[in-house]
Amino acid sequence: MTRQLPQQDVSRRRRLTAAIGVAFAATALIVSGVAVPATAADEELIVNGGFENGMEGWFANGTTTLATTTDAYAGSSAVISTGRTGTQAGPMQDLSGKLQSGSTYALKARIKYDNPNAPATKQFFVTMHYGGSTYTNLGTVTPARGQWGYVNTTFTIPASQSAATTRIFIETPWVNAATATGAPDTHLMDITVDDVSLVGAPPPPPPSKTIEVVGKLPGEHNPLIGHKFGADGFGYAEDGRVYMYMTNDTQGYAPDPVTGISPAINYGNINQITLISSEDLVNWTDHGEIQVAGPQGIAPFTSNSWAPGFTKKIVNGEEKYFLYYANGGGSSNVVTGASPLGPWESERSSTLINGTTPGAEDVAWKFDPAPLVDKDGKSYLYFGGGPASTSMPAAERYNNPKNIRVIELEDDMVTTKGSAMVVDTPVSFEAGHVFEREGKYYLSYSSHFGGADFGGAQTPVPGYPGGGVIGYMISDSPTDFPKEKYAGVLFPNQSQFFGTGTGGNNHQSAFEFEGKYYFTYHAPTLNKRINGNTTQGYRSPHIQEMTFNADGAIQQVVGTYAGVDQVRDFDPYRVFEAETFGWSKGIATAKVDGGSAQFGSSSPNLVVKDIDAGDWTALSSVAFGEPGAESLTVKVKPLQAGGAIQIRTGSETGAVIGTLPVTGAVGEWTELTAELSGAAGAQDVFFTYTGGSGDLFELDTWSFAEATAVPSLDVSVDATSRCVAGKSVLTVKVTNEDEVAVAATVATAFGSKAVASIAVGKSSSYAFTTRLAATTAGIAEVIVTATVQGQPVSTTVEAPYAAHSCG
Ligand SMILES: [Ca+2]
Ligand SMILES: [Ca+2]
Ligand SMILES: [Ca+2]
Repeated sequence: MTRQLPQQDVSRRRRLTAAIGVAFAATALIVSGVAVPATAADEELIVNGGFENGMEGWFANGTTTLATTTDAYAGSSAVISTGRTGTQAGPMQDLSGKLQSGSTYALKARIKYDNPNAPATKQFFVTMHYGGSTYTNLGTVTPARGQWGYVNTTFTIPASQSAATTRIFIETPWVNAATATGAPDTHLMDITVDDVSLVGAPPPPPPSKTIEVVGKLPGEHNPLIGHKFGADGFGYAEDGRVYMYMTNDTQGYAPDPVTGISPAINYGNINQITLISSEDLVNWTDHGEIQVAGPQGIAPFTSNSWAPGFTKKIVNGEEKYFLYYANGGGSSNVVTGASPLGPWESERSSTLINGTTPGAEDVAWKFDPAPLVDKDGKSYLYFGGGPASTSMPAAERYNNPKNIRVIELEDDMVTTKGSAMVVDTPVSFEAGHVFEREGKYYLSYSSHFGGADFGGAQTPVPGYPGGGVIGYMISDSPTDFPKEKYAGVLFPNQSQFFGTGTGGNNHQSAFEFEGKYYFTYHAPTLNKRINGNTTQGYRSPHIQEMTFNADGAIQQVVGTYAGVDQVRDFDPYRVFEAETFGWSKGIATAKVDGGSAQFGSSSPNLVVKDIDAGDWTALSSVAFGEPGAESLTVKVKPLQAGGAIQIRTGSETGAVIGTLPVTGAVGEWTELTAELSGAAGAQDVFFTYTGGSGDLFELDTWSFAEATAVPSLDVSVDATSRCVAGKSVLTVKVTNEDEVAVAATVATAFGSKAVASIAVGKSSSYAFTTRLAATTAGIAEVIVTATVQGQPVSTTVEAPYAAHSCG
């Protein structure tokens, strides 16, 4: 039920190199000189191994400065590693995802050193870091000073060694820090490297993660999306749009190609934040993932990205956005955005909340950071969770574990101020969050499940929450939360609403959007639709409306698949991202280079992919209006000939209002337009995809074009009958209510009459003698014409008249 905490960051490795030393070449892992049988599938797996494209693909291992140098073995540049502070310092490349356990690779590299005070010869290693504290020397060479050494060998990754993380780097033989810094010319000399090559078979493409079931059912608004997962959602509203920042549960999702069932979620693999946004809370745009952590992350000194928190503040006159996240259980961090969609940068070079944060010493898990910018401009960060301090009595550990904190933030939002204060949340586990409404501060949090971490079997304080629910407190201050402020259960465990397989702890947020308050939570409802009641912990975002009693108490939130009302109809008359869905089936999304046509060049853009015949995407309640849409334009990349898009209303089998054959060169992005008929009013729109087998095409953007309204003339017509000498006479009166003079022709069953001009505001009457004592009901047809802005305009008006008798 609880989070699985990652391995502690082990104090530096001590590892194979030390054990092997110079006898290294004798180890079984090196098969020097044995030719690797070349197969057609072998390819170069190193990016920019010759450093001819600057430092592309390379980064520093340990503390060293990497720069290109013209002192190259081949081509015009190589890399030089200077300022090395440890023997492991040198150029590194991440090959994760490119290598496989049990496979053999050919490794080559050219290595040189020039330090005149260094020994006459020096050994170097090319080493693999498999993550954690597992290192293996792959190849070695001992060149003479000033001469290029040549590593030329093969190696096999043991079948028992996970190849999930594979980073290759160049180093000198390990000695401890004191020895190294005591003799820097011997151990920490500059190293020049060129022509690094690693040749082998790339791994087969990973099995598809595409979710084939309809995970969000048409008509329902929870979960928010059906094509990927997202947990610990933090809602943030600005300028008519709601953003949801989430733990990227999809990152660890790996459905078996045969069974379709994924292993249970592994939080330790997650280092991205998933971001979606919506103007209406039903149609959500996928903005993809923010790579905050990991070696290629915005903050590479963090390795995980759980449970984001988000806010905005004007800092030194500049609007800045702050994305906080848990770096596993041990610390929390923040990156800074130029907008809610980025781009992102790290203003810090170490974590924001960690073991050195004053007042957080007794907090086991220094995670789940949630910011609050108060009305007075002061800012706070709520964080913490996990096992209660063993220094407290067992009953207190259970009922008042004091595992959540609030700390003030400096104006820069990326530094803490003073000491963290205890938030005395009853039975708390984690997930502290605060919002302010009408001067009251609402602190919500998730409650723990008991057990040894919380003092074992204890008697709950009457009125305190049970396990696995969201409780809350109300205070008049953002920092004053004694236990007496406890206000009740805000949200019961989600399994009460979504049934077997959806239990576990939750993580909530709250936000105001256009006058209403909303509550966000997660539940593995998409996972349940994929696998039935046996879920693997992959969570999906949900939103419910939150309402308040007159005294400020929150009415307990009920979880539903129906979710919230759509806030407004969807505006189709603009270019909008095709990765915007109310509902979808069988598709996936992927980030592509270049900015967004809708959100701007510095915002991420995605495309819809994995589109097979029978897949579809849909928009809820599209505001076509009157006279409606005349055409749809799509930016599409055909992947085969013969595909088509059908545009339907109501459902995936609803009326077809247009068909768009996907023509154009295969593999090239193109814009295509289809005429529409019947796209008026407010309608659910389904784009259904047809064609041969396999991927049909990819989609980038949609835009609808509004039909031009046919101009009409404003006249009113009245048809009445009267008796003249025992016979019925029909009179048709035409009143010109337009702003121009009109001509009129009146046609009835009793003849036609015309008048050349009726002035603005005037009427003209036409009498038709029927010569009948009684007439039946009928319709007089009036055609009025005029010239408006040089163009002829004609409008037909029908005036019904009743049966009439003079008997
Ligand atoms: Ca080169
Ligand atoms: Ca598909
Ligand atoms: Ca797009």
